[in-house]
Amino acid sequence: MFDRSFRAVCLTAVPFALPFALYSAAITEAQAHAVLQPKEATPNAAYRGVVQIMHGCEGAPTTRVSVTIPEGVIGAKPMPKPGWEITTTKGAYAKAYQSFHGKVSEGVKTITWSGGKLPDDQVDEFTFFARVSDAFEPGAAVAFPVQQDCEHGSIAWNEVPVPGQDAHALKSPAPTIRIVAAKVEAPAQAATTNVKAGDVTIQAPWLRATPGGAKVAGGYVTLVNTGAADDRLIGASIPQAGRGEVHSMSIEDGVMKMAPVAGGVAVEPGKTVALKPGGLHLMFLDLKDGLKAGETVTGTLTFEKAGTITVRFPVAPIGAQGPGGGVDAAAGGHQHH
Ligand SMILES: [Cu+2]
Repeated sequence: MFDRSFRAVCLTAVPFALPFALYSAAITEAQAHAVLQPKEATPNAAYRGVVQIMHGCEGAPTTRVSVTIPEGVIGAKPMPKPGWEITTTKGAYAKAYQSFHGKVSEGVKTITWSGGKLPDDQVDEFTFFARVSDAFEPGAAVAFPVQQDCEHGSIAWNEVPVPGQDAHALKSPAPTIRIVAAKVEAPAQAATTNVKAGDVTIQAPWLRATPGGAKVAGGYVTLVNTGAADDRLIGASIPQAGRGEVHSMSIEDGVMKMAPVAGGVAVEPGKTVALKPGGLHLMFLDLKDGLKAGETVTGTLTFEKAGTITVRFPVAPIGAQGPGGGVDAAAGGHQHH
């Protein structure tokens, strides 16, 4: 049996040098199973899944590949594949999920490629795009069962390990990916985003992630003038927004109000001006795209004298009170817009 012979190769490799053993193990897994690449995905983010068919059914060529999209993975769409016909089944999700354009409660549940002929001694890839919702916690394993049909016979790659069981012990494991947390820039990295604009140092710029469908985003930065000449922050931009403004926030008659600051914000010599949640801030309007925690956005700040300066803004989670996170649900930022 194919499976068994490769396990034997793996075992004989173990006494050799460690890198060689690891290399052999990787080959074994890739050749023995239907595989889904990449093996990691982030919650609340796009996922481009590639089902790799590594062999036929006991030597018979593969004629049909069907992948089941698990609950919590939304908006799945197959990529066309020359020589193969695509069909999908759609249905209701167990609940509504937040996507870019509001809530979605139904979508593609299975994707099937059929009509092609993949010989046993060749490999091929079947691609789909989807979105991993925020229903998964980092560390979760998410199985995408695959049904492989051949001219003779079929293989159901649908086994899921029970807790404590090694997936390698399964005869036909379902392709499985692991959910990992979005990478949020460490404070040490954020510090390196400090930039000089004439006499003004631009410190710790950051943006706040936006909920799906939001049209505005808040941005924050600290400006320190260590020189002799004053300057004014008069504008800002990010590629995702139609325009950027410098705003003030105030409470009038118990109502939170904000407005563009006429003429921008002065940064006088020896002074530090902090744009932060609840006070002066950058406001990005006409958002074309949401801002996702963990990503870094390259934008600009425009000063009256120093001109337009390129700035890298790390994006902190929704509701964050600072670049490192620190979520405070009570201070909702721009939700009154
Ligand atoms: Cu504002």
